[in-house]
Amino acid sequence: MNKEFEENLKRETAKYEELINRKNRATDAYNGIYQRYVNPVLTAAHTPLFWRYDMNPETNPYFMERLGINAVLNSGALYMNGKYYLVARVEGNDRKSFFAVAESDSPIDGFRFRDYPVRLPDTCPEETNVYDMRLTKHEDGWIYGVFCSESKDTSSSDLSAANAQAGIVRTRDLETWERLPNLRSKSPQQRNVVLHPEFVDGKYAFYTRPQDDFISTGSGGGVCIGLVGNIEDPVICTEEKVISPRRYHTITEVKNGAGAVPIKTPKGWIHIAHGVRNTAAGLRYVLYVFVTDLNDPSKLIAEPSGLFMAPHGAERVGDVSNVVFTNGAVVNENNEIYIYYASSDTRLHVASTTVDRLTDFAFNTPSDPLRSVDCVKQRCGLIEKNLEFMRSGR
Ligand code: BGC
Ligand code: BMA
Repeated sequence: MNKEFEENLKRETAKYEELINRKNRATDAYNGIYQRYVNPVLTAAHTPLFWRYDMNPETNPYFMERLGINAVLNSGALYMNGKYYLVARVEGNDRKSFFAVAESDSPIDGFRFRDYPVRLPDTCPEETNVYDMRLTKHEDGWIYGVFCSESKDTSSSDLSAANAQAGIVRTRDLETWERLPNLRSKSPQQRNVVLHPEFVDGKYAFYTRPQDDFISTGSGGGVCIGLVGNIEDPVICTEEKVISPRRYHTITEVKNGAGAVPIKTPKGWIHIAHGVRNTAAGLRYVLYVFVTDLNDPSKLIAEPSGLFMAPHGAERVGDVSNVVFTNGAVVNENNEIYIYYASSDTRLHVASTTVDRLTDFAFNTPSDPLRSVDCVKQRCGLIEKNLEFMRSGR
């Protein structure tokens, strides 16, 4: 009997159970729009010990991690039959990501990974890395997962040159996954592709983000929508129409991309997307909101100004600092919304709001006037109204 092994195993198991059973609570940060929570919902430490350690004292006398996990981040999300499901991006110490299902009865804590990660059908020999799955419960009855499939760009002499495509899988139970061909579009590369949950003109509708190369969107004008006739041969057969454009000197200047599957509300499809700008400290990722028409999801009907969420406090630091990113949000039967967002490519958090609040935010936040002088006018308008109202003593 190896005493050291036993002690380490016992202590780490207790720490793990304590972590999983830890209750979450709202922070005291207030903006009236959404609520942040004190604890992340998933971190590297939430992955089962038996994913990381060899549990046999004979082959692992020091109780040493054999296959460490570096981070748990960007997660697709689904609320189904009273349970909250996350399909997280899990990144090993080897920098390769994979997907794993974690589930809980609560939207804010108690997420536990299933015994095995998702074993994705291996259909692309050149595929090196996969990440950022969006889960769409489609009206055709399937649950689709659309993710980024990354391969080495062998046409370039740059060792880090890569090629990003949208991979597609479907499942009924988040257990068995059928892989479909990658999405094809006119754009040489695609990342941040999201499947719309309903048919549009009898076709599958994809939010895309055309890009000229791996990092830079180049001529790509922003988040687009394009239609696919046959999901088993997914080719975008319409023009990819820009629905949320990138703009100079805004939070979307360098790039933007669809995030969570849009939320259907009585007033429109609410999108929580990401916007990226460049800074001396590198790219800064924030979340923003826009709304499209219920009957015509290609029509932008509201675009509240600026960012919806930016990295705060400890969220600002991680493997890729200064990033918040979402690829999953759910609505439950009480019209509560839970937004799963990762900070700095390291851990996954939750923020909560409601359909009513998010709708109020989306439609009653003025849009960006795009110039400082006009932003001052916009703010003075609010101040003037407030001072008048406050002086009137009502
Ligand atoms: C990383 C992603 C990142 C992308 C673009 C990939 O290699 O895995 O996290 O979004 O590069 O920077
Ligand atoms: C991207 C995404 C994410 C990541 C972000 C910041 O382009 O696809 O995987 O969170 O960069 O590194």
